[in-house]
Amino acid sequence: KVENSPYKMAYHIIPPASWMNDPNGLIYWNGYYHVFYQFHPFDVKTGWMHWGHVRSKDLVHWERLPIALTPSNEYDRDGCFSGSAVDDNGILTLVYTGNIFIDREKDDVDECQCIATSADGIHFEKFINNPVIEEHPEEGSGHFRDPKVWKYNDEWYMVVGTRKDQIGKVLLYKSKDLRQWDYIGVMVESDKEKGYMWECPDLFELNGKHILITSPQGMEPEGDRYHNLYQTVYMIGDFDYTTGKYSYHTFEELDKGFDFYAAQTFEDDKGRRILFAWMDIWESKMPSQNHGWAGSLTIPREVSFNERGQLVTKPVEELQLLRKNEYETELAAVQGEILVDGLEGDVLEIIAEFDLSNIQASEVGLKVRCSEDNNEETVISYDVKTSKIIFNRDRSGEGDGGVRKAKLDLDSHKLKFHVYIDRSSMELFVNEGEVVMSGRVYPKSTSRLVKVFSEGDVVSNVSIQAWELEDVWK
Ligand code: DQQ
Repeated sequence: KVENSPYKMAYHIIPPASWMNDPNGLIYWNGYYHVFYQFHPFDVKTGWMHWGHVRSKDLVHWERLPIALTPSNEYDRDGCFSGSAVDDNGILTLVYTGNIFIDREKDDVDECQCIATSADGIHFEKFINNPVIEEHPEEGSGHFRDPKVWKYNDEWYMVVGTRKDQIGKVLLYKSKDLRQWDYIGVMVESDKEKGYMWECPDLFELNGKHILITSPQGMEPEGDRYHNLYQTVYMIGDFDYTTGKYSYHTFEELDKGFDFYAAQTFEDDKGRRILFAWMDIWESKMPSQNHGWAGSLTIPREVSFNERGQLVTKPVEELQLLRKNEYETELAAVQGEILVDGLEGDVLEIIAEFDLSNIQASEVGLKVRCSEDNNEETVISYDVKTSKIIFNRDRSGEGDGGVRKAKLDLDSHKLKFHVYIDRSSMELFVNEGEVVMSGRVYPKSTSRLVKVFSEGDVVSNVSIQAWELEDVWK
């Protein structure tokens, strides 16, 4: 039972039981935020994918709704794969991939694009003439999935991920009614280094720029980057509606931690661009499977540009609604390791600020989920000499270990760690989302202590603010 699992999360979207992966169909519709997700009701591993469904009025308190899509037709018999949602004149319309496994072992699939509609936002009916795009074009292959649809100048546009000859591609389609689609062409494709398949593409405009998010498979590690099995990246560039081509000048990982994949965004009624991702990765160890469930989404994050023109992702402000039992302390001087007295927990939000002027320290940071016997700890720190943020989960319990590093260019002497801890996860936002690292961690539920440390020299005036967060699934 998920309820009895020490890894059960308090404020993340998790499945009611069994397996979940990608966020799907993100939309603000008729007064509710709707989040669908890849859901296999009958197993703790991936398999016969359905669309699970939750909704919320405030992005943090979620209500579970019945399964929205079940593989029930020939064209989607082996899975209703990832996709998106739009409001079509008041009708909530899901656009998803129908999956057929031709040969599972050989990863041979036949995929098509389908739609389903709902007037009440709860019960969905598949379109009688599905699939709406039956065949992949010449430039693609049977790996043809994850439609993301948006409206521009009264016409619908769709991007779909595909692969051919070891090249990941994003295909572009256009439609007047969501049912009849014209193929425009390859919008953008990878070069050899950027992956053989691009999953879950998402194109949107932000501050006059076009951002393309996609989840490439098959990228090799390069310095500190691309160390996960698969990555999720963003590109900043321009999309030309007349030629249907996308060009970019920036290509970066969206989250530099361990478990972050298949991110998707949507724009809400306040004009914010909000993102969720699956906070796991294929083939990582998922100890909660022993308790009958696996997978979670990240907390909702707002995507924006900061004053320095960097694309940043920050926790949405509604997360503050979950705060209770505030804790605050100022530490005049920290050298070595100090226990943050009176602060402990496995469901916490922590904001720690370090003043790095005049310090000779080599590394400063926090240790969270520490056990009394010192056997467990999750370390997040800043390496002053190399200017790198480090997330070390080698001693984080029974999940996978590992270390991730990412460059942080400080524009002042201020270092701010904004940390979300939720029983089996840790999400770190550094300096208002300039560097973000997420990872699943599986320490014992008794590992609850928080420490602050400075190696090499004193760091003065460390301020810590923290809250216990509400369990929204109770
Ligand atoms: N997961 C879905 C696919 C998508 C992949 C299937 C990404 O649609 O490409 O569960 O994790």
